[in-house]
Amino acid sequence: MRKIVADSSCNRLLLPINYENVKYSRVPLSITVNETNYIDDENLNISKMIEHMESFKGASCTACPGPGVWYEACIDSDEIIMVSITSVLSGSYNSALVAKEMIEEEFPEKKIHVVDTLSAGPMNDLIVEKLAQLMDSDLSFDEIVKEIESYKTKVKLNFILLSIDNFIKNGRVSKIVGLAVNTLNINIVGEAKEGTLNTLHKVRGFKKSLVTLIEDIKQNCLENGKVIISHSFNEEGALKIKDLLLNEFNNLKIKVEECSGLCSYYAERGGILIGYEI
Ligand code: X90
Repeated sequence: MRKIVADSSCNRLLLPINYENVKYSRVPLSITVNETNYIDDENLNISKMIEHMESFKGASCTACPGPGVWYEACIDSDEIIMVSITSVLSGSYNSALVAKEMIEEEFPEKKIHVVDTLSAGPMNDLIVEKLAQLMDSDLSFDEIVKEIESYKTKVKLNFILLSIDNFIKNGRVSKIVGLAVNTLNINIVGEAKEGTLNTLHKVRGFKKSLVTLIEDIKQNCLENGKVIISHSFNEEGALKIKDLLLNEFNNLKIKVEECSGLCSYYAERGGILIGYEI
């Protein structure tokens, strides 16, 4: 049996279709606000967690799954690919690597690989979708690894963030990147680059941010490729982006979804992430 194990930087709880020969499971990151620990699984009330985070004045933080959690999720299968959030911003990838070593030592016959997506959210969803198709095919394990590592370079993540306070508070981006964003109504329109946030524009107002974002995506996207838009409590904005993109390229295959708990925490209320094929 083949299996995909992703961490909760990937938004999807299930694969898009049921595959007979491919299993999927998701290991949670967690978010701590005050004394409350929120586990980012299917039972998490994301809205409640975000409200708590917004009303609490003190520090909050996140934590990645440890090696044991990855290990447990993998162990029931023979050919396993783990998909982790960018190793530049989180220890999740490292935990997955440790789990891989543990499994290889104990069960040398198992085949196992970890994909460092260098990204998060909808880009990870695209990678998992592609991986499910590859694992369902007749390709060998080594061929699948080669294909998915190549696909990773053919997808991209852009975003609009209304605040990057949580990135700064958690020491995950420098204060310099954060500067000027705390100014009222300035949004960051940017991309994932080398595994971290890259600011492309600082824009006043959400409407202008949308226009700027569409310009960036237009330059890179495959005209008939797949797009996943995920939002943190901003369905209206996400649907607007969908419309604007379809106006440019009417053959795009666009899905809109909600962010996971982890992505909602970092994207913050109103934030939107767009993963797409280039
Ligand atoms: O505690 C941890 O190990 C988790 C730290 C995660 C930090 C990154 C979260 C990214 C969520 C938000 C915006 C998109 C930026 C992507 C840059 C790669 C998604």
